[in-house]
Amino acid sequence: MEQGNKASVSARGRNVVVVGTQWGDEGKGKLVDWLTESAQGVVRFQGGHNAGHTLVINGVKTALHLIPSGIMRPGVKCYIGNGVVLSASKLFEEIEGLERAGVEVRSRLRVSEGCPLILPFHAALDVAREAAREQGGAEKIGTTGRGIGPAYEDKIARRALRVQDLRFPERFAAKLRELLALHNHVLTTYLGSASFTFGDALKPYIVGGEVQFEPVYAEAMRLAELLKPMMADVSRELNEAHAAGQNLLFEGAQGTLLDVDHGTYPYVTSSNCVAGNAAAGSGVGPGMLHYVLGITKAYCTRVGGGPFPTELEWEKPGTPGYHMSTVGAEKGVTTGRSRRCGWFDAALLKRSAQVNGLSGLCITKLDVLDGLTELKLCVGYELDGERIDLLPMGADEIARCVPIYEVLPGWTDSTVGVTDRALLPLAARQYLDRIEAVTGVPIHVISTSPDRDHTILLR
Ligand code: 2SA
Ligand code: MG
Repeated sequence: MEQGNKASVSARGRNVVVVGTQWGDEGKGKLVDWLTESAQGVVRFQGGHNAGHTLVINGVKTALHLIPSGIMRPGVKCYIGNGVVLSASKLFEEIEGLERAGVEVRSRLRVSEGCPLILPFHAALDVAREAAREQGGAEKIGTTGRGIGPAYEDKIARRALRVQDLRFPERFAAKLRELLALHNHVLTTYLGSASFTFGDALKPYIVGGEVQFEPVYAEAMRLAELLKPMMADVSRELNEAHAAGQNLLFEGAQGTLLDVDHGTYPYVTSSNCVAGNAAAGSGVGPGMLHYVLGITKAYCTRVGGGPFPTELEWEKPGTPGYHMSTVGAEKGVTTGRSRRCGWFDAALLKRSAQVNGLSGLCITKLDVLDGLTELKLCVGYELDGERIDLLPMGADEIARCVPIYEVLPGWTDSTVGVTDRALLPLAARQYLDRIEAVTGVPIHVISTSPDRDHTILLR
């Protein structure tokens, strides 16, 4: 692509992948919405309703979990690809919420027949496993409790119920009975000794610690009728849209360091969040992905457990971490949990650039750093007495990394809403230049507030 220009993003047949380069919550939703001005279709390809994408349009805030952020632009088609694990009940909750706000959804949303379903017992297993981990003395993964991991386990084990099974009640019932036999066994024996409580949403499905067939089946069949008009061969539709010259946008959820292969394993989500999965998770060839935009927060956050080399103390007033947490309003959009905060990690970003093949960066939340007198930038680590400049693989190694920092001056002027790089304070420009130099990836976009219009396009 001619380097990150929105006009070239919009050139016919130029498809863009948007991924998070850190631990999620980099601001992907805002950027996908912004880029959608020049796209006709937006595609989710992994994750599920664990995602939380916040959009602010004309001052009105909307949180999306499962539906692609392109839904906020009239006329744009939205696709949920086969790589997404789908909770039909959460999907319809979200559709109804959008409809109440006057957004037309059903005629614009296509859901792959190949999506594995998230059913009530997946959330039950998720909650029970986390409790068992903790009670067994291990650190919790800190999952969102939405059943994401157990649903992907069923997919990989080749026993998942998929969207297409909803068309065939008898087939659905038979597979459901098999699944329940297995999962109830796990819940009552292997996990039976852990003490935990199921959330209110799960209670109608559970009697004596076991998930019941009838309510799960009845609810699935009710939702099947609602879903049928949206069920689609998404792979075919995307290929046809591309052949017709449409621009497609692939919207990643979570972030690279939460990727099941490349992240801080085992403190990861259960899908591939990297750009390459945009192809497998939606049914297009990698040749159809032309440009990869890496969304990168101007500092780092992480929600859930696991190592975080540049983590700061973020609960103590007066500290830079507290500043990031409060000014940045760092709370999970799905669970409301506080996000941990820390300095920008360029060595982590280098890893992210490699595993995604980033074409350019979009720096978000630069304005949150306004008012900090001094900034630190992690350029490498000391690991077991050696200096390295790239984030190592896996949680244990990463946990032993001691960051090496460069110190840069901060700025006091406000950058909120600035729409021209030249009008940013000198220190802010120097900070961005340094990020480019250390990561080796050009910055193509800068976001200076959650608002759609507060976005600087470079080059
Ligand atoms: P899971 O539920 O199995 O995917 O959790 C595994 C890890 O993945 C993390 N994870 C996330 N991290 C950041 N943002 C996410 N979405 C929500 C948001 C999260 C929220 O936008 O704020 O509201 O808490 C997301 N989804 C999953 C999770 O924290 C675990 O570390
Ligand atoms: Mg989020």
